[in-house]
Amino acid sequence: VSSTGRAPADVLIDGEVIKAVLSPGSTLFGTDVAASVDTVIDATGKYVIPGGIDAHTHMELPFGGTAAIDTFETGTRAAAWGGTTAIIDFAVQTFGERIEDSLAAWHGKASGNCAIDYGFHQIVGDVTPDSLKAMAKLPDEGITSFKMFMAYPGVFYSDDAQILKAMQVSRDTGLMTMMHAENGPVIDVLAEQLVEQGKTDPYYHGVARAWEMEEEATHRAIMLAKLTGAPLYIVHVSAKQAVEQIAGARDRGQNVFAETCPQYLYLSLEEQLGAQSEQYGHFEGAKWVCSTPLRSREEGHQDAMWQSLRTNDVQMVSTDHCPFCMKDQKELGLADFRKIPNGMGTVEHRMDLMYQGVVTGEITLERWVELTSTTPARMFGIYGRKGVIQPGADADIVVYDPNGHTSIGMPVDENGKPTGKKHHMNMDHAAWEGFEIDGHVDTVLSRGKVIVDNDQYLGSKGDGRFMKRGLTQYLT
Ligand code: DUC
Ligand code: ZN
Ligand code: ZN
Repeated sequence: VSSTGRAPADVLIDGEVIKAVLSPGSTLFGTDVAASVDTVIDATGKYVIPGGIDAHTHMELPFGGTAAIDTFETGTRAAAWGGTTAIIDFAVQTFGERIEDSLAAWHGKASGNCAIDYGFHQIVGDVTPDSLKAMAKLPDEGITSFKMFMAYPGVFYSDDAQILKAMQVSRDTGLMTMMHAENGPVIDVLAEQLVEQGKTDPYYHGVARAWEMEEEATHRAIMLAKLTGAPLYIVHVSAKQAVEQIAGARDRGQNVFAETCPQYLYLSLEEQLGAQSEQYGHFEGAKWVCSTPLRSREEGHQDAMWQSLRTNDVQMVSTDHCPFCMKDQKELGLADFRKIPNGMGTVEHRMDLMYQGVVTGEITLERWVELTSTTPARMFGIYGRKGVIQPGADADIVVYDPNGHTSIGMPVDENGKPTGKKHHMNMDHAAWEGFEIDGHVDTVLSRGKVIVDNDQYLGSKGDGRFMKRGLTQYLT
């Protein structure tokens, strides 16, 4: 299955790369192909797709006095289990830090630890003349995109003047500007006022982060990009009004792109309000505290997000994988939702969750491949090597069984004891507990090596290499 069609085929792999895509029963130099190779993986009745590419993950991200609980080792292994064969994570420049040093630090965390290939975007957290110069040199390092935050004042936040300067570098270099588009200063005031009224439950995280402030920031980012001529990619879009802003800009011919995440397609603010457990009571909703937040189903955001994937107003799906345990991490916000570290762990489930959208008829099989692999590759400059099954491409391949089944979660026995992990991420809970998928990741190849086969992990730490990326292929 590719982003443009499906056909029965044999895929011939030599070492790390795809050699040929052949009609079934083809001969090679007069011999039957199947008879002349070392190994045959029988994918009869299953889909053979290019491995998933998750272009938005945060392994080991420092946040709110703690750090995302997946390391590059555990997070990329979990990704592999779920049929994702490449991630693009974020190197984080904090205030006062040099970009070069932050990038070196992130190479240090990832190098030799990853199960699958990985790249980096650069988070720019301190716009100085030195930073702007360093940004312009990032393409030489294989880093062709940077992210800024209109949210989180005092942490990752950049103001409009700083964003403008960075976007000018983006225009001049072709670096993609990625934007966390929420009006942080306003959100922080709303959050403070809610807490003063005693509204401290996780649910109020979503109340404070009103969709109006996502729409507003999305609009502002689009206008700044228009003014400067920078290409713009809005991360984790969750509000239907933000989609309208993006669609409008695209209709006017602007280079504006967007991703959404499975949580904004499947989960809602109402479900977060209703979340409850014996151990945590209403604080159970903390497992779904992420930013942008879950949106109201009554207001129609989830339907609008699925729709945006069909219309191509939103072009791809990433996870914003940023996992925290309930114990000792999410718990930091027991008395005040503002102290709950923001993020959910999804890197293992993205391919399955999006495949379920094929089963329910929200998207086509080809669109599934496009949203999760082909477009991420083109958007972030790795297409040809990744995101496609064709001669010369890396043999990053997933065999997906549409007749298989995947139960997501961490089920407990009749005594309430966990029966064993059902996922491979490091969190102590399953944010996707209870999701049932009518499909299953059977076999995963990373550059020709079988790393997952029939619920067995065969890879090893260090299989994954750093990917130097080219510029986005979406510029006009
Ligand atoms: N949103 C999250 O949910 N986590 C990390 C940072 C972000 O923007
Ligand atoms: Zn973000
Ligand atoms: Zn993020």
